[in-house]
Amino acid sequence: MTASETVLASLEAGVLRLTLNRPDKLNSFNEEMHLALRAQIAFAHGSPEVRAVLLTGAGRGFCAGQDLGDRDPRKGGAAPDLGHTLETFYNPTLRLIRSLEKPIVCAVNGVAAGAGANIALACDIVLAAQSAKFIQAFAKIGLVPDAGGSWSLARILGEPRAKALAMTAEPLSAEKAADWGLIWKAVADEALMSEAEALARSLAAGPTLGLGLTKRLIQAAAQNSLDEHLDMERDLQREAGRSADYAEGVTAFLEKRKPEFKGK
Ligand code: LHQ
Repeated sequence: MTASETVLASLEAGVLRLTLNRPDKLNSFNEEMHLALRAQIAFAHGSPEVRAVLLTGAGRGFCAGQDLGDRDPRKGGAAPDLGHTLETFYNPTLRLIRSLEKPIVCAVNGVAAGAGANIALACDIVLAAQSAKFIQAFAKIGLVPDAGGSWSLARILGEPRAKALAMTAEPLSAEKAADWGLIWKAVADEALMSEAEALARSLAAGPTLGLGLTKRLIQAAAQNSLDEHLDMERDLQREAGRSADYAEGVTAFLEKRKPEFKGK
């Protein structure tokens, strides 16, 4: 795993806590931070001791998207190939987030702009501080929403709200994001991290094999017909039903005690 100051990482009680850490730049992405975040999520994929991930930002912001100082047009030269930037940096990370069959909680501690907003929206359960804002900042600099934003906004909100957010770049408050179903909850600023941590810990102590299969099912729903989806539920329930966690869950229920899940 790449060690980097740009993404702080700690593993405790099954929760891999990742903190984007370039607070002077509102945690905007440079190459080092891209590679560090990707390495950490890849580590989560391969490590059985990681049973949930908690992603947040250091300082007053969550993430302001790409570091715009990295490609200063005033320096001249050929226009950058931003498609290459997406292919090399953002898209692999987005794919790793969506394909990780373990819950990823995102605690949006402050402004989430551009690709920063859309990385948050790719996570499984998003809590945001009441003072946080989501900004599809791309329109202000002539770009299109990326990091999966045009996909998730259109799917979650529908075209009218997705287009207005993306074309106006108007900040969306955490409360409104929750009202619109874009995130799970807006939380009082001072309670955000304790609530997000408690949620991540309780997920990590849960039947994480089943939670991973649940993530796979819900993400497949939009592409499947009902028939295909019923078949998929059958197959994944068969798999979940063979897990030690299922046997433990039912046994604990019958014995009127708390289950001890192992994620197996
Ligand atoms: C920043 C940034 C930043 C560098 C704040 N970069 N320094 C993909 C493909 C390849 C290339 C292009 O991009 C993409 C995807 C994208 O993400 S495009 C969208 C990029 N992001 C933005 O356009 C957002 C730019 N930032 C802002 O609009 C504001 O900073 C927001 C609204 C996020 C926050 O505003 P304030 O709370 O007023 O903070 P601030 O603007 O004063 O920022 C604080 C510092 O952070 C400041 O530095 P300074 O040295 O003056 O204190 C900013 O320059 C720096 N910063 N975002 N993206």
